[in-house]
Amino acid sequence: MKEIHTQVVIVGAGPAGLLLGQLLNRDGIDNVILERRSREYVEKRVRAGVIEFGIANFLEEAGAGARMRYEGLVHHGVEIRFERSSHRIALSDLASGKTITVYGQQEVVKDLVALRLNAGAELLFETEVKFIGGLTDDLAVVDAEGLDGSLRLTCDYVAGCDGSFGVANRSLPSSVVRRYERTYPFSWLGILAEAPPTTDELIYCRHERGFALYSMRSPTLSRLYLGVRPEEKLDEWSDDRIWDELDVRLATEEMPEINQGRIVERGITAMRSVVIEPMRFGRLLLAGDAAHIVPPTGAKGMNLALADVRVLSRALCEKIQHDDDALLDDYSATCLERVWRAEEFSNYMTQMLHPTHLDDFENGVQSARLRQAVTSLEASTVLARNYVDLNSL
Ligand code: FAS
Ligand code: PHB
Repeated sequence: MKEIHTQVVIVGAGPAGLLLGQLLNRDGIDNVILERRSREYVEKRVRAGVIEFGIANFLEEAGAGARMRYEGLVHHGVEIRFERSSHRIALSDLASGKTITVYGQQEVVKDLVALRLNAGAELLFETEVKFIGGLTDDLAVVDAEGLDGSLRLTCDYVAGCDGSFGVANRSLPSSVVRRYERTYPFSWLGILAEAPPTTDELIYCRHERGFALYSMRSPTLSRLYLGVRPEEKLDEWSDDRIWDELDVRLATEEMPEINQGRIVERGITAMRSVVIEPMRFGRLLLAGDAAHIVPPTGAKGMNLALADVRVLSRALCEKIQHDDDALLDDYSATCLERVWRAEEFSNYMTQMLHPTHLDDFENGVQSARLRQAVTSLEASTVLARNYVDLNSL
């Protein structure tokens, strides 16, 4: 068994793990990232698309924002559509001039992987962490299986950035863990298509047949979603059925149909909310999806993960370089206050935009909430501020 000692072991090379590695490198803290998938796999995974104002600035400050600033699409508003009428939420006007940047998560991952490899820092792909222990000992222990066989790492701290189904959140003692969970009665069918966007800004749409979202990745790539029943399978949705359904749900007089193109990626994602408390036990810190999941309706998943890393990197630096425990001791409480705010906003957006076929009263309440969101200055201001910069409020 090969043995490595380092100061911080980071489990997972998603946005959270990679950005944490970048920040620790910048602060001169020795760290190793272990990723169970291949580089090709993690760089091709299509997921989030919207970056909040403060998080875009944070990526730039971390030295990972150059291509995002050059290729990312800066948006000043978002549209909410229901009953075939369009209502623009003027994000920048309502949120002190702030904007969102539309830039795919896989592009953020590519940028961070390139930075790490160019810096010659350890990033072990196809290396799966099997065990995390020693959380209250003098050193933590991480056992992994990689291409070259078994690996044992000892370290001062382990950052569990391995997502919802990773090993880190299962390594917290069951006596201390509290898990909160909600599963929504629908999933999202998402496609990436070689079709020039039919709209300049994102469109969130509530239709009696279900939810639809029109997003994009570039002037030639559209990213679209349909709310579907949770039991639906991808092979029940032909290309024609997907485009027809998107047309029906998104149609207005001004935009009766949308541009179509070759679908290059497709998937169905369950809609869940999860919070795991605490986000720290001894030498193990959780960040990102390892600690929480939000339904993507509020475009918070990746932003929440990177906001955790903003707190964690400072806390680890204060502890390792100045032996100051304060930020590390407060890490979990500091993050969870923001995490629950994001859970509330994501739940608000999800409930309001997805009709339920189970409860007409709920539909009435949600429609009233939607009308208030687009007609009340106070309600649309709160929505805009949360959508554009919740993690920095
Ligand atoms: P990630 O899940 O991105 O990364 C965790 C990494 O850890 C993975 O690369 C995994 O391979 C690795 N790993 C797991 N176990 C390991 C082990 N034992 N050893 C080593 N490595 C291990 N958010 C939005 O805002 N908008 C969206 O539209 C959206 N769509 C999504 C679609 C899907 C299918 C999923 C799953 C999530 C989606 N999200 C979306 C949320 C998503 O963007 C996450 O919030 C974001 O990826 C969180 O980043 P990380 O916390 O780094 O976790
Ligand atoms: C995306 O572009 O993938 C996207 C945008 C907004 C969301 C979710 C996903 O709320």
